[in-house]
Amino acid sequence: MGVAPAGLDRPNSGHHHLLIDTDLPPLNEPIPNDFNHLHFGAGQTEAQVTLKPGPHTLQLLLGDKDHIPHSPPVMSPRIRVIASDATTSPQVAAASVKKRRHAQARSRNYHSSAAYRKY
Ligand SMILES: [Cu+2]
Repeated sequence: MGVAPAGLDRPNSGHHHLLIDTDLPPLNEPIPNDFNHLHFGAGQTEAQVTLKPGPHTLQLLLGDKDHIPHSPPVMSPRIRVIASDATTSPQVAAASVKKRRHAQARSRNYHSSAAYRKY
């Protein structure tokens, strides 16, 4: 699988969607576009997302040029993170999330260089 901007009809490619605090959407229709479903339609492979302090879930779901998941869907495991406020060390939290994400990505053979830096 490759990464391509939304709207670009390239075989075996798509763009990332970050699902925040939500279950998977229907896999046979366009992924919703709201705070819980962020589209990286320019083909971004990294993002910095600000979350309210507290526990959250994150999951990546690849979508095709029309924002529809592939069949079978290409997605990451759903991970749990705890966002801290600015008074705690974001670098420690970010390192923890990044390390876990990479471990899960390898286990599912999911190719993405997306990084979540600030929690
Ligand atoms: Cu999309």
